[in-house]
Amino acid sequence: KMSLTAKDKETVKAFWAKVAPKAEDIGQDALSRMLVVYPQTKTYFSHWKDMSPGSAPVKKHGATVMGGVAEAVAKIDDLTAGLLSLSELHAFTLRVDPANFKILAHNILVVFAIKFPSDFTPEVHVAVDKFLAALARALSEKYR
Ligand code: HNI
Repeated sequence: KMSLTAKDKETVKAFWAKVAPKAEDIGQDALSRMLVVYPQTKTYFSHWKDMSPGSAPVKKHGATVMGGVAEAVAKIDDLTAGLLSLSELHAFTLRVDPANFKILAHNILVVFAIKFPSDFTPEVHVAVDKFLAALARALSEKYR
């Protein structure tokens, strides 16, 4: 199991501190991109009035998801415990296939790279990739 080093954690926290003021934009862009590029993910949001890029529900849920990412950064030392109730919600109530967590993580990475090209160095890229993979694993925990 790939784990985050102390240095990775510091890198993630520093990068997050920098991008957090733009969290709503990041969430909206990542979610918009996921729904377009991986249209199978749309099945979970069929109750929304509008799933098109930048729509009101996409904006609102993008902010919600990034709130979850912010919580994960705060709980980076124990993601499994920190995200327990969020994992239960996605597993038992929402029944989201955990393969989709990796898909969203990928889209978040793409948006970081586009929006913060100079801050998103290879060192930041690897640390944030590991963090998002750990986040996806923690969210998948309750599916076992
Ligand atoms: Ni997710 C609701 C966080 C990935 C489908 N999701 C939430 C909520 C948070 C959240 C926070 C609100 C919880 C509450 O109401 O108490 N989701 C996250 C995070 C990730 C993630 C941090 C990964 C980075 N969710 C996904 C993925 C899908 C998904 C990949 C499906 C493709 N989530 C949902 C759905 C809801 C949801 C569906 C309910 C939304 C609604 O509007 O009904």
